[in-house]
Amino acid sequence: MSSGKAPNVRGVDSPGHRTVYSMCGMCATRCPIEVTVEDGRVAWLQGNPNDKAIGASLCARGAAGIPFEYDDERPQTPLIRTGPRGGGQWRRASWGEALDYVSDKLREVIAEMGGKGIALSDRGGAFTDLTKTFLAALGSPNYVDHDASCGRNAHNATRSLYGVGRTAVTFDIKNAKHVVLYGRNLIESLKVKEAKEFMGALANGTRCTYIDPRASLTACKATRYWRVRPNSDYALNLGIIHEVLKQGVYDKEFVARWVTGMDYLTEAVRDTTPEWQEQHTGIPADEIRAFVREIAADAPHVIFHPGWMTARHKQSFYVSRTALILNALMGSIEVKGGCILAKSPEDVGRKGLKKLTDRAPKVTEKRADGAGWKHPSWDPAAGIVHQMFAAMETGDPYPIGAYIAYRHDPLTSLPDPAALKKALDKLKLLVAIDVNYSETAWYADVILPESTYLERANVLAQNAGAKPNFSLRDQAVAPRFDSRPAWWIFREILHRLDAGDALDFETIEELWDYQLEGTGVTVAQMREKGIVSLADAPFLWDRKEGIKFKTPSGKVEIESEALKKAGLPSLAPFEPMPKVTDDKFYLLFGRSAIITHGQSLNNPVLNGMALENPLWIHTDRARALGIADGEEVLISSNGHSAYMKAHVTPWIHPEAVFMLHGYGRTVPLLTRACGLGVADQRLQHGKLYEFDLAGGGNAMTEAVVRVQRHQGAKA
Ligand SMILES: Nc1nc2c(c(=O)[nH]1)N[C@H]1C(S)=C(S)[C@@H](COP(=O)(O)OP(=O)(O)OC[C@H]3O[C@@H](n4cnc5c(=O)[nH]c(N)nc54)[C@H](O)[C@@H]3O)O[C@H]1N2
Ligand SMILES: Nc1nc2c(c(=O)[nH]1)N[C@H]1C(S)=C(S)[C@@H](COP(=O)(O)OP(=O)(O)OC[C@H]3O[C@@H](n4cnc5c(=O)[nH]c(N)nc54)[C@H](O)[C@@H]3O)O[C@H]1N2
Ligand code: SF4
Ligand SMILES: [Mo]
Repeated sequence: MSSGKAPNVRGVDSPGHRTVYSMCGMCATRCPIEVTVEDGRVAWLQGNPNDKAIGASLCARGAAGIPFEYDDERPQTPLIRTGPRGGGQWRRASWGEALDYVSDKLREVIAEMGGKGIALSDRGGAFTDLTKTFLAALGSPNYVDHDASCGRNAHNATRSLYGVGRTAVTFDIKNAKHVVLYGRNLIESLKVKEAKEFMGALANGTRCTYIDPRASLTACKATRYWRVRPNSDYALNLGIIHEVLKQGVYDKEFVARWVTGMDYLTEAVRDTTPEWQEQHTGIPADEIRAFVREIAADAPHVIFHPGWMTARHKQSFYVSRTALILNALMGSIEVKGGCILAKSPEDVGRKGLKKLTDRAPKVTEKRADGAGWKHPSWDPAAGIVHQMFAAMETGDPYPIGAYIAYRHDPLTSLPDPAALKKALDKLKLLVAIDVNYSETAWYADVILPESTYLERANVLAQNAGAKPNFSLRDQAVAPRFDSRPAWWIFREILHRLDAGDALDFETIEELWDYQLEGTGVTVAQMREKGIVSLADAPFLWDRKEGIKFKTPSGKVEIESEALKKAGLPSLAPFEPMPKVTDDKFYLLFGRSAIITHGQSLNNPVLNGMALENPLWIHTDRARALGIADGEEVLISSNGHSAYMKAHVTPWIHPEAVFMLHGYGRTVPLLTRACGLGVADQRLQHGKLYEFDLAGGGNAMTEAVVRVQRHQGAKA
């Protein structure tokens, strides 16, 4: 994809022509990219070939970074609201004026509630050192990331078993013999590197068992597809573990050395036979037996992916937990073709980036969302965002008066935006820092436009992994509008509040120099390739003695001390969800390969490729309701309703309907996206504060909707 003018020879700088190594920003995967700049314009985007696994590849969304950059339908200056919240009346403001406005309100909140009355949420991941430092300088513990509606159950399950977070477990798909995926739709809900490795592995004979109530494109590529009943994967795993123990095909040496709680596990799966699971999941008992024989032959090169978005219901923590237990039983940890624990720079004998948070005072206040104290099994490092909103609404355990949504759109990404607005309405100040008009920005008091990922630099990122690295997002072109990078915005607010010098850097290079101090890596080296790898080859610990599980026992804890302390079972009894009949269905959702959540539908190119989101419905159920393929149906949930086109198919479980996420935008300034399709989050009525107690994630796939034939449809 190009802006029209053919790029010069890549990798060679000449007058008017530059190559910049950076990171894609079209989704949060942050693939390494090479940007070709000609006469100050982005002429070409491709993967950064210095990262061999990515090569020049980008996905469609990554390639659509150029039309995103040159689209005018985004906030162009700071905006201050002049009418009621959400009313769409704004006045343009200078940065000085907007930052004074924000700082004055924050000062009022601090005077009344203390620093802890300020909350901030962001995307999490590689750049949070900045946002955590900003909040710490203000005396607030209330940093939260987006993950309660993403992978939080898998994250907290991983912590309880391996003592590390979910991103600290990497999957060597390339060398695996068998990959087991629970709704992990690897080739549509994609990360470029992983999707490439997966497709390559399949071509080389890797087997894939894909489990999903509907057949996604990944199901089409898999060796085996199991159409599981919605929200029942935990029963499936208990059945598989029962059979693994019965056939005695687990890795006895690995388990004896590295696993605790086998007696507890044996007891938990005593009666969960393949026949028992069949009545809950619909997957035939004999297939479970055959599957277990197969993975036993493929072990230890077998990966049970603990899921990401898996199925978010009140027991999905245990779906991830049992998948991770299966990895331990297969002995597939710290082995080629298995699960490799991420190494920090220190693990490979290098020094990590110096933290910005070390420059701010330590905050000792308890978190408003209860993570780490009221809910000891939740990681306090990133909290649980819906419980932050609960605190906002109720004032319990203390009031929250100001909230900054930075690179996060909770009115799209959390269920039931009408319920969420009730919490936001309690705020004295709501700020959105975004590159688009998000639903949340439209409801905010102030919109601060961040410069796009091609127009700005970020703090350096440190990525743990089999080969840890430092990576760079560098500025490729000048901002087209009156926008600023986040590090500058947060610095300026701290200045105005006299809140210390934690972010006092004149330039981003000065900030990077601080981060790189003592690492032996320079800014020039970062710029040369965009990524500096800290190990020559994937680093594996010695499986006999060296694996560093960060649990209290140093082993995989099937019976977890931390969960016991939290008063939670390590493996709860399976609780089946009620059967839905007549016109009721569980509402499932997911993504297409060309759309990122709510942020890409207005992209001039992606919008042209996107179809309206249809509603998948099973052939038999559709027939019983008199619904034909392509016909309009009325979908409703407690008063909220919408019309959608039916996609009638046998490739979905009869109790479920499925739709794509990210549609149903309401901001009128997004002329291409506004009004296109239907928003799943608005149909997840009453689910904002329903969550998995152990993991903290929103129980979104428990939402039940009614589907009826549109009265106007032809008989
Ligand atoms: N109903 C339902 N809810 C869901 C999901 C679903 O499928 N259905 N998916 C869930 C999942 S997996 C996730 S991860 C979350 C995602 O939820 P979010 O993290 O909120 O979603 P994104 O669209 O990735 O990004 C949020 C905002 O960041 C802005 N943004 C993008 N780039 C930049 C940038 O460079 N700077 C700044 N300042 N802002 C930027 C975007 O414009 C967007 O408004 O949603 C979850 N919620
Ligand atoms: N193109 C694109 N790629 C992306 C993103 C994007 O927005 N667009 N977002 C990225 C992000 S933030 C994330 S978290 C990942 C998400 O990656 P995935 O977790 O693979 O996410 P989804 O597309 O939400 O797919 C969820 C699948 O789970 C299935 N499902 C629903 N209920 C159940 C159940 O009970 N059991 C099982 N086994 N399956 C069930 C749904 O039918 C659906 O096919 O994708 C990442 N990649
Ligand atoms: S997966 Fe696609 S959109 Fe996401 S960072 Fe990579 S290239 Fe960009
Ligand atoms: Mo996500």
